[in-house]
Amino acid sequence: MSQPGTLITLAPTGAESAKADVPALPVTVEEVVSTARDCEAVGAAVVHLHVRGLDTRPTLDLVRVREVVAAVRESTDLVVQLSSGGAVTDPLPDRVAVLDAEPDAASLSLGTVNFGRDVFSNPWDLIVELHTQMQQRGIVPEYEAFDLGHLTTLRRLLDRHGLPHGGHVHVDLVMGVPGGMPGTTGALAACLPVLDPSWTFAATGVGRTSLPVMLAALSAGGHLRVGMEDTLTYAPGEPVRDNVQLVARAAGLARIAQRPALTTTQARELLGIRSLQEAPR
Ligand code: KMH
Ligand code: ZN
Repeated sequence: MSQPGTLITLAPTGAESAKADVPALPVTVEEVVSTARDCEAVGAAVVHLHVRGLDTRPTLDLVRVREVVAAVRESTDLVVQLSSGGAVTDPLPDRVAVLDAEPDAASLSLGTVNFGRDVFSNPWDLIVELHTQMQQRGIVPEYEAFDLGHLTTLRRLLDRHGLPHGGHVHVDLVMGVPGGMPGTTGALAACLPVLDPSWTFAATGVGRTSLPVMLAALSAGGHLRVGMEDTLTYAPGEPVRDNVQLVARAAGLARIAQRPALTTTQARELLGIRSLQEAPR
């Protein structure tokens, strides 16, 4: 399972923070492209995108989603991974429809979980629908597990519906969501025996669990997801300046672990994603 390098995924914006509360959050097309380009320069290989409308609020409007996908592709070589999780308030059919924007990859959440006071709904039928639609459309999923049981759901999904497009299984452990598994070394260690040796995994620690989860993931041969979707405080009392700060820290720790950041080409090879020449531009 251990990899020679570290895949760093940037999650720059998310759907749950308001621009008014977090002025540094990238929400315009220009802001998203600029942060994507700067983060690629310091080690990001994949960008996990939630799209915002002109009013800065999350949107799944396909015209806007396509515009952001095209703009990021135009300015970077990053693997473009659209969120199919959306916001906690998004209707399930709209979350499937984002696949029409033809990203390289898309997130696929593996189970329903409390999300603070909200519920992030991911019923089995939605999971199967996203998995099979992505197989048919040549989109590579990043499976997202918010709890240990979501990993057994992944096994059941693969047993019943086959491998994803590209044939490789990559799962992101999203830890520290209030309602999901805690962002601790112990929780990450508990996930390890449930992961198949042929899979790769990344981990994301939400909020103050960012650093412990990052260190635990690196020590266990895992990959990393960082960004302002998950983390708004860099250190106690110190707000995150921008996404570059978070990616640079992750890349630095990956170097110390002697598993430096993978390039975008290496990331495509690892994940079974079509090369830049084959991707719709
Ligand atoms: N916004 C969260 C409720 C994903 O992108 O796939 C869910 C989320 C997961 O961010
Ligand atoms: Zn997301």
